[in-house]
Amino acid sequence: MFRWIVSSFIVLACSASDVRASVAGNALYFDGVDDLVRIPDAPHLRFDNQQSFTIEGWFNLMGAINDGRKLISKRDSSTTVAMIDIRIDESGPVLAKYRDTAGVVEIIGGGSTVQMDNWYHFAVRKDADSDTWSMFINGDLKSTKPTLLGDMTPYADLLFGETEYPADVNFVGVMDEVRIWGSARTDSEIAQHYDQIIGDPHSQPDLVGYWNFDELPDDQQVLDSSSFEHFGSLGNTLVVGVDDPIRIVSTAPLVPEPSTALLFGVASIAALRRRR
Ligand SMILES: [Ca+2]
Ligand SMILES: [Ca+2]
Ligand SMILES: [Ca+2]
Repeated sequence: MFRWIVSSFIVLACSASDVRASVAGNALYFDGVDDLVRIPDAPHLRFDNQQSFTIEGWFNLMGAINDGRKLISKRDSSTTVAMIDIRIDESGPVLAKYRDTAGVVEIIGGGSTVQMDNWYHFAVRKDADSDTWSMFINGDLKSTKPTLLGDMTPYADLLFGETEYPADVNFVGVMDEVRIWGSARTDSEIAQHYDQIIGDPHSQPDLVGYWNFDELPDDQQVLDSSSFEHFGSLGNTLVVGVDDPIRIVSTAPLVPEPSTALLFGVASIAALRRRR
């Protein structure tokens, strides 16, 4: 009896770690020098001032903080164009910076200093109804402020890991599970779902981009699992290059959605039994 209890416990413990690994899939490691993901510009990836949106993702910083480790950006090499730029600032926290076509800049910060070798989730929300920006870290609202921005429609490509602005410092570390919503996700939606993968992305009409980096390690394409299919490339092109991030097994602390967790658990236990 005792042996049965112990072996059952081991099976359950193993299945929990298997579930986590299988849920998070792969992630991308960026070298901090020149690695990036490029997603071509598209109408649903423009964020004008009439539009609500939420941008979220997971990262694990693996280098020292200095001037702005770039996480996600949409800007060109000019200092005057409209842009969105989400970064780890040299002062420590995650920041989001926005600039409208008139050159007005707004910055919103994410609270405490980012520590190396830790996974963080960020969510940046623009609510066009209340004209507010908000920043969430690990599902918690860290700051919210009114926005006075005018027209702001960045037409540049969407980049992960770097920006088009030469002076910017690239991201060094691992990124996973980047999502863009064409709506202002509520506080409770962000808090409830920040660490859950989306089991059925096509059932989410507001999900306009969903990059989980779960392709095969050598695949140059970066697939978008949303209905909008904003496919991108490792590096600037689909050719193998020094600017390609590397796909690795993700350790992001992601879990299944509650409705699918049981299925994942049953499938993992069944797989373990087959292996024994
Ligand atoms: Ca992943
Ligand atoms: Ca490439
Ligand atoms: Ca490189």
